[in-house]
Amino acid sequence: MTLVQPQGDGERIVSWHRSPSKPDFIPPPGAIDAHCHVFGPEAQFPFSAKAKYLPADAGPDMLFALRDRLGFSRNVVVQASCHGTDNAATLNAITQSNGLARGVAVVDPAISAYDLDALHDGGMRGVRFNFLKRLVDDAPKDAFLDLAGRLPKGWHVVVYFEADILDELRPFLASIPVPMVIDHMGRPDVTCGPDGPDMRAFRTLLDSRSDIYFKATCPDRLDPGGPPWDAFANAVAPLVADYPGRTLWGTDWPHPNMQDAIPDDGALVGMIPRIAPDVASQRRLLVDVPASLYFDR
Ligand code: 0GY
Repeated sequence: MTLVQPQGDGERIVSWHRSPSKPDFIPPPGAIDAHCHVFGPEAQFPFSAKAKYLPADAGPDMLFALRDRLGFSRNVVVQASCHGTDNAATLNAITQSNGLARGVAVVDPAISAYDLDALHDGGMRGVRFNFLKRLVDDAPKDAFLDLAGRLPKGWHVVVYFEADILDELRPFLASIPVPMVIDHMGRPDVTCGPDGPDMRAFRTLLDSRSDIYFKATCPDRLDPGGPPWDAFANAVAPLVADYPGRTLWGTDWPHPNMQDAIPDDGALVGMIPRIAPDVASQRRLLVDVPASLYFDR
């Protein structure tokens, strides 16, 4: 079964698997893919002039077909950097989902209270602060902190950074006055195992506050060994076990920027029991935690 319909535009990156396998693992009812994106459709929702990559269309229909194929029920759509601070494509996906999606916005930190409320009404429940220089031109900490202090009630901040800047970011992260979700665990080097320096540094962050959550995501980005991503499973399973109720999971579809070793989304889902081995932890990871952050408020 082919779920994707690349637009055939040679200048646009197709970063997703063309025929993902049907996973053996069956997610629990209500399961939420808590980290995915949409691209366009470009004709309706053009990319930002500042986009660092230009993808082919990967719109809501494709996302929801994948959701159904993987056995998931709901999505959290994170505004991708290629759309800049215009959240129209993400809001469109939320609308098209008929209540089965929520979103995380990327905004100009000077956004008004009125516009934040409009994003809330459109299904957004958080803002993303992206510190990856290859994706964004600037990440203004002071302006981010100001924004974090005036978010709509119940919102949180999603932070994306790489392990080498975690120490530098600690004072900033400590000052954020709302809960936080860390994308891809701050991209640790998983090849050093569960007690490697990056994982230890990340644990220190988690120990510093009880309202920091993390996404146990992206074995394809973090594990250079490739499928079946043994280094990822080995490093991440103890983290999920040691911080119960603080982990989310997502596909990262359509895998922005990935051009080599594009992951099979069915294989990604098949990994879930390796990081959450029992039914109770799977339910926490896939339903309870993401529902509490995105659907119950
Ligand atoms: C991810 C990772 C990446 C890209 C983006 O917004 C984005 O463009 O998030 C990346 O290139 O590492 O989380 O999807």
